[in-house]
Order: sequence, then structure tokens, then C-alpha cells
Amino acid sequence: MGTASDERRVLDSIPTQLHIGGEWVDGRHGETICVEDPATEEPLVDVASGDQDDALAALDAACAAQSQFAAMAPMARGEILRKAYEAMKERAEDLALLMTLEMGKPLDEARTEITYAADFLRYYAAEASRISGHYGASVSGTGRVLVMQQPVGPAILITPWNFPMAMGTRKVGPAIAAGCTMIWKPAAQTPLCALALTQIFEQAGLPPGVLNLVLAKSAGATMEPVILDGRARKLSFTGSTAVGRTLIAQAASNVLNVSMELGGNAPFLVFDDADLDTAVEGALLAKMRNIGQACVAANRFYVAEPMVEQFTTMLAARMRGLRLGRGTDVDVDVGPLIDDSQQRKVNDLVGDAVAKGGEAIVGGKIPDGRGYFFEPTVLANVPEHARLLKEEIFGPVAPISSFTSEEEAIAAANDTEFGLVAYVFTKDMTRAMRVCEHLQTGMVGLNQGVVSNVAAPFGGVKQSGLGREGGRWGIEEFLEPKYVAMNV
Ligand code: TXE
Repeated sequence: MGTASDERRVLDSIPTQLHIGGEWVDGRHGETICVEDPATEEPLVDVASGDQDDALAALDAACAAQSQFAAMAPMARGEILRKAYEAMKERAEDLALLMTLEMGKPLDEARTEITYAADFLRYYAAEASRISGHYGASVSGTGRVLVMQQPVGPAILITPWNFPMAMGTRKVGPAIAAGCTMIWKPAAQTPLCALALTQIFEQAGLPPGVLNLVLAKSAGATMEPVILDGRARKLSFTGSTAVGRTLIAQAASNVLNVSMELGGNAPFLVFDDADLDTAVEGALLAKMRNIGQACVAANRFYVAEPMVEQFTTMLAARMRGLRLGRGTDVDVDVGPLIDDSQQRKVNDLVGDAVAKGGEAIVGGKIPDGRGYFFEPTVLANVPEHARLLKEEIFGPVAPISSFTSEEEAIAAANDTEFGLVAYVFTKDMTRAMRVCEHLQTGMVGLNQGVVSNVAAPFGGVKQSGLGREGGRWGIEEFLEPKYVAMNV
């Protein structure tokens, strides 16, 4: 897998148009998006780009399909999800290659994401048939309480490029299970995974108009009229906090139900009783998965004073040993960043930290050559006012500081407007629980550097978002309870 002819075959195997009302169509104005390989900066393929007229046509199609889809037996919706899951597993190698080509992550990481993404479909295939209401006595004893669970209505899904398949299935899976029709706009950098997934659902028998795919160069101008229209009743977004804020304001005009999975600034705490090998292993995963382009990426490392030197030496040695390259090449550990703007952002943040007194122990630069690479970087002595301790780095940069007490560690961890995830390494379970209770985050990785699990509620507090995805929480985001007061 990964030869030039495999690459061409995989690229040629997927559609390149928008999908509206069950038809594959070009954008009305004939515009296209050129998809680029971030490791080589070479064009891969052109796909159609739509505008607000296309997006409004997608909304019409979603509205037209809504009531019939809501009436479909939940088990039948589950059956479609199950078929799509099986198709993803069958095509896993090709899908992984497609992902590596358009977004750069090494093939092994892409394979892991395909499994994770497919599992959302498997999970929600089963969950569809478990949607249930409630019937019971009222507390006063007279009458009855009947609660129906109904789909919230047509949903707008907007997804980012960092996990192009999993961010899709994590929204599309529960929306289908709940009986919602959709307008899905993926990121312009990664339309190919979205096209492949839409094709899989078409082949799995999803009725026309249920999943409408809108690709667009200009996201805001294309989607704003759809959000402001008011007929879609749900807006589920994963992306930056800045765009999330704009979208919440747009959704407010028609009081749309919103789910927001936004940015993070994850602290990584290593206490003095932690197992250092486990902590370094966890740090590598939490920092370097997807070359740091994850909302759950460890952004700031705080290590107990007596161990900070050893931790820094161990992590630096591991970071130094990572091999950068095109994700299709064997033995590559780390791929490129997604594009030049992310590369510039990471470079600027590191430049700011170093100008303010930070010291690059490893890396710190854009390497020579083509592709949007950035060297795996460990920084020491970064002062508190450095921008990268306040902002989401979204790159392979680990700033390390020390602390002298549990209170100081918790205060530093919570000193951010974000609240997605924190990582805690300690063998003392009493301390672990105490720290978990005090952390202002939606998730905690306890002695592990990964929190993603399809059965768990993924999401944040503070400016990291609203609502949860995954597990039974994820399907509830697409359901509305309707209470019927019964005179019995
Ligand atoms: O995100 P955007 P970008 C963070 C991360 C990254 C930064 C910028 O820090 O460095 O955001 O990345 C669509 N109306 N995260 O610029 O712009 C866009 O087309 C409607 C964290 O890529 O938020 C894409 O589909 N849609 C995050 C999606 O929003 C709009 C993942 C995300 O793009 C829009 C990605 C608008 N006005 C970036 N503007 C996470 N939570 O994991 C953009 N979009």
C-alpha cells in the first residue's frame, strides 16, 4: 500500500462533486477546490466547490426528507449504519491512504482513525434501536407523564480537517440513529474523506436527501444563510473557539439547538510519585498524535520540581528520535502540518516564546525543504506571558514548567479560558480523585495520554464548548424529548 499507482487508484475511486438530494452535482457556479498534499505541496485532485445557493438547495433537500426519515424504523436506520460500518472496514486500507494523502498523518495513525471513526457507526447502529421514551405516574399521583424522543430536525454539521473521518462519523452516526437529516460541510482542506464517507452511505442505502454534502472554499458566506434560514433546527460544530462564537451568535437568531466542540489548552500534570516512563509515553501520545493538531493535545506541561529535569531529558530524547516525512513512507513517525497557515501559526508561537526567554532544547524551527513540516520541539523556561501557554498551539511543541505543590499545579492547570481536557500522572489514587474534582475540564486522562473512546462523553467546559459527543450523550444531542401530559 502506498505506491504511486495505489494513490492514483484511491484518488480516482471517489466522487468529486457535492451530494444534494441524492444526486452528485457540481457547484452552481462551477468553482472548484484544489486539494493539496501537505507533505509535498503538490495538487492531488480538484473537487467541486459550492456557495450559498448550493447550501440552500441542500437545506431544501434535508427539509423535504426529514419527516419520512424520522418515520423510518429505528432498526432500519441502525441497519444502514451497520452496512456503512462494514463498508468502512472493508475499505479501511484505501480510506487510510486517502486520509494520509489529503491531510498528511502517517498511515498507521490514519488506520487508527479509520477504526475509531468506523466504531462510531457500529456504536450508533446499536444505539438507534435503544432510543426510548418514558411513561410514568406524575409525582402528585393524578395523571400520567408520557415522554417521546423525537429527532431535533434537519441538522447542520460543520467539521474540521484534523480528524477528517472521525469528526464526520461522530456527528453523522448519531444524527442518522436519531432520525435527523443533514447538511454537512467539511473543511476545505479535507473534502476527500467526506466524499468517501458520503459515497459509503449512499451505497449503504441511506435515502436521498438525508445526508447532503456541501463542499465550499468560503465557509462563512456559504453557511451563514443556511443557519439564518431557521428551518434547520440543529447546529453541530467542531472547530476553533473564534468560529464557534460566531456560529453561536448566528444560531441565536432562530434559537437553534447547538453543540460546540471547540479549542483546548490542555495541561499535562506529572506529580512526584508518577511513573516517569508511563508519563513520558503518555506525553508523547498526548503531544504528538496528529503532530499536535488535536483539540485534546497536551499544550502545557507542568512537572513536579524534583522530576522536571529528568522528565525533560527523557521527553527531549524521544522527540529528537522522531522521523519526519510523508505519511505514506514506511518508518515515518510524524507528518506535516495541514497547511502554510498552521505552519506559520506554530512558528510564530515558538518565536514569541523564545523571544520572551524560552529555550528550545529540541527543534524549534521549520525544517528545510517542501511540505508544511515543523520540528518536534521541547521548550524550557517559557515565561507565563508567552502566547503559547494561553493559546492552542496545534503543533508539535511541548513547553515544560515545574510546580512545587498540588495547589500550585491545579491553579496553573485552571488558569486558562479553555476547559476541554487535562492529563494527570500520579500513582496516588486519592490525590488523583482530588485533582480530577478540582480541574475545570470536561475530560481527564488519568495516567494515560489518550481520552478518545466512542462510548464516552467527549466535550469541554468554559470556552471549549457546549454539549457532548459519543456514547448515549452524543445521540441525545440530536433528540428532543416531548412531554405529553395525560389525563388518566
Ligand atoms: O479552524 P476553523 P481552522 C483550532 C486550532 C487551529 C485553529 C484554526 O487552534 O489552529 O482552530 O484552524 C469552518 N462559518 N481548531 O482555521 O476556521 C471551516 O471551513 C461556518 C481546533 O481550520 O474553526 C471548517 O470546516 N463555518 C479544532 C471548520 O469551520 C466556518 C479543529 C473549522 O475551521 C466558518 C480545527 C464560518 N464563518 C481547528 N469559518 C478542534 N476543536 O479540534 C470556518 N468554518
